[in-house]
Amino acid sequence: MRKAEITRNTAETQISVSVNLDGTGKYDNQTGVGFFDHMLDQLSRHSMIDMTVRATGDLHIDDHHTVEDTGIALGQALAQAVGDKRGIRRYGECHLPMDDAQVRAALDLSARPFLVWSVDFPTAKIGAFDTELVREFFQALATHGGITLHIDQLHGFSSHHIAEAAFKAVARALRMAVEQDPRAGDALPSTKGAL
Ligand SMILES: [Mn+2]
Repeated sequence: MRKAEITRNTAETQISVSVNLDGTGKYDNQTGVGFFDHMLDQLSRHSMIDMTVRATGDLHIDDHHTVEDTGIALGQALAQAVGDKRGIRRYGECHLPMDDAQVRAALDLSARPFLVWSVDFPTAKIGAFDTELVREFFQALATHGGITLHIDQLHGFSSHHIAEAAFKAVARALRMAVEQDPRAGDALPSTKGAL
C-alpha cells in the first residue's frame, strides 16, 4: 500500500502526519491554526489523499514554525508513500478557479525540489493568519517532497480565495501526478532509469 507515517519533533513543534495516496480524500487535520487546517482539508479532499495531521507548535510566538514544519513532514510523507515511482504519472497540473481567483499549479515528482511562486496576496492577513506562510508551506512541501512545484496566480482579489485556490490547484495536480497510469505497468516515467 502507498501509505506513510512521519513523526517529527523539535524544540519548536511536535508533528505527526499520515497519508494514504490511494484514499478517498478523508481527512482529520488539527494544527491549532484554524485557517491552515481549512487549507490542509482542501489539500486532502481534492487530491483524494487520505490525510491525518496533528501538530503542536509554538503558536505563542506565531504560526510560522507550525506551518513550515507541517509542510516538511507532509513532504516527507508524500515522498515516502510514492516510493520508487514506478507506474505513476509523475506530472500533474491544474487551473483552479474560485470566484475571483484563478491559480495554476504544475508539478513534477522529480526529486529535484524547486518552487516557482508567482502569487501576490493583496492583504498581509487572512483573519489571524499571515498570508506569507502559504509560500513557506509550499516551499517546505516542495523541498522535502522532492517536488518541482510551480504556482502562478492568474487572477484574484480575495486573499482567502487566492490561498484556497492555490491549495486546491496543488491538490488536483498532486492527484494526477501520484496516480497509477494504467498504460505504464511498472515502468518508471523517466528515460534516465531513476527518479
Ligand atoms: Mn474557504
